[in-house]
Amino acid sequence: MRNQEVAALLSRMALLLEANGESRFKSAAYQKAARVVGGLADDVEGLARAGGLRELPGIGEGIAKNVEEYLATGRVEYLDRLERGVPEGAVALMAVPGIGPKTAFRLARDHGIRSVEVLRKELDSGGLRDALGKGASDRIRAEIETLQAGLGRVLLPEAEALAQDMVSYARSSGCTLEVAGSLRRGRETVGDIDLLSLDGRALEILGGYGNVARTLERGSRKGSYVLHNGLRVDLLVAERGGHGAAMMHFTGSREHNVAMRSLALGKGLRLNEYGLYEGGVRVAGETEEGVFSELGLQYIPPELREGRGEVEAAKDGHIPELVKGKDVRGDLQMHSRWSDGTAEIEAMATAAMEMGYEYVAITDHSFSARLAHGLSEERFKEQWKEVDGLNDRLAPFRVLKGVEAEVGGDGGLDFGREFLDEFDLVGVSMHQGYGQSAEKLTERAVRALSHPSVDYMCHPTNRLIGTRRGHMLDLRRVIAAARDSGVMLEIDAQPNRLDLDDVWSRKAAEEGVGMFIDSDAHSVDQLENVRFGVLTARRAWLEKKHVANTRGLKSLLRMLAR
Ligand code: DGT
Ligand code: CA
Ligand code: CA
Ligand code: ZN
Repeated sequence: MRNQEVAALLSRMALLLEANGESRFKSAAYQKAARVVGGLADDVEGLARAGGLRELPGIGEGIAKNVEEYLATGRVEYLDRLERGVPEGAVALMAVPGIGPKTAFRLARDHGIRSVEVLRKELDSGGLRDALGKGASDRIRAEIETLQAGLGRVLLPEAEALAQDMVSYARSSGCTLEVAGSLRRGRETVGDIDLLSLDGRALEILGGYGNVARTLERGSRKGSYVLHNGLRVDLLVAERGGHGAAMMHFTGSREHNVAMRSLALGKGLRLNEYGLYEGGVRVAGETEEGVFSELGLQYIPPELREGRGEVEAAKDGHIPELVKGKDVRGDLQMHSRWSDGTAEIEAMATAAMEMGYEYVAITDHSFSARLAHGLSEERFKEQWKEVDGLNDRLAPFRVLKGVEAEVGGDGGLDFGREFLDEFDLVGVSMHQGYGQSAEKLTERAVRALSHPSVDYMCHPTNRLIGTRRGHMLDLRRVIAAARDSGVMLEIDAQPNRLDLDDVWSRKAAEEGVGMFIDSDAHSVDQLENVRFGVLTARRAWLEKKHVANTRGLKSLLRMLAR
């Protein structure tokens, strides 16, 4: 689908219209059209072919013509004309609040500033003071800082480490901070860190923390700070008696809060960040549990608070008993020095034993994963001797003989069926084929999943969060294929993978597909990553029964034998 591409085109045209001094209405119309196309469930190309563009809200004749021209030729004559009217780099500068077309033109044309990054460097070193005036250059500098703080989302483990450090720092001054926001909900990336305290001194204490580069604002109940890496931190001070309500508000998500507030209204109550009120009287707010129970709801774990039906479920008593870290009894994807891991099998296995596991699978790559030093049949047979020796020594702990088998261009696997069946378990992966169409990729996946030797699919989309979007698979078909052939899908727990993600893992489980949560560790340290996969599973509403590696060894082997 080219929807996102067309949306980006339209929003670029909106900016260029503004830069060219066209009316605000026209620019706003393009911006709205960009949002409409970006949020479309149907393929914009198909829609254009069927002549349906003009029926979309906000898409009139002019915009529709531009989109059709773009889809047919890859270019828009009108866009080219708009580009010619604007000095190079000026549009990029207009992303900074407070830089309008005039200032952007001047900076780009007269001072050769072509990007926000360069502008920031110039301002940091005291340049452009004369051109902009001191007040304006300070203001713009602050805006850039906020903008950059807002743009880059960081991966969960990084945000977690930064937050933990602040919590410890504050504690050393006798002040308690609690984590709220997306970090508490266990989202895979975090836009900013939200912290709650009951102690007003926290506002000042955090301002003096070494990793805080700047205090953006500090009131009597709220503060905002920017860390040296550009990440923003919001601090909220709760009042006595309103701790739980503040925590609930600040944990979010926004969508969840909206659902909670409207439920409260339906009962003639008012819920806000200070408490739950009946008339002017606070009837709950000290604890989250108190607020939920006063509203007649089960407790909703933070991971479920995304506005995805959890409030309804809590009303009906249907909040699931979510899977926990300690439910996981073994780890079924990891690599050793035989392929691209850094540790010996024995080191991985003994570390896993210390974590309390009953089994692991060593799943080195098959030979066509050349960059990852994939193994041939002969090399696997040698590896199995090492595994057999280890199993003699480590029993009852068990090292399973696994493989991460590469899916070929046509959906075939590296080894014949007979050899594959000698493994204890076979995972398939699609590391290749980025250029392929969604259809072709999906066919490959479906074919691999219907292979009789295959037990599970590793990191199904092969995305890398923030770096690579992942295969444009038709995951509905992949899930259906997995269900039909009794194959499991994996939540790869590497924090920059988390693949399948929460939304699709939930769909898979609802369709009756079994899930694995695996570390995909390439070193001993990385075995601990499983907990990020568990968080994703919880966000996917998964219970222990949905996750196959919560089974004991015997039960797992029985299941694999089927
Ligand atoms: P993030 O930072 O983008 O990863 O996601 P959040 O969920 O941490 O969002 P953030 O930091 O903007 O706000 C933290 C929580 O505060 C959010 O989940 C819900 C609550 N909140 C903030 N602004 C609003 C608002 O305008 N309306 C409502 N209902 N809640 C809000
Ligand atoms: Ca946040
Ligand atoms: Ca925030
Ligand atoms: Zn892999």
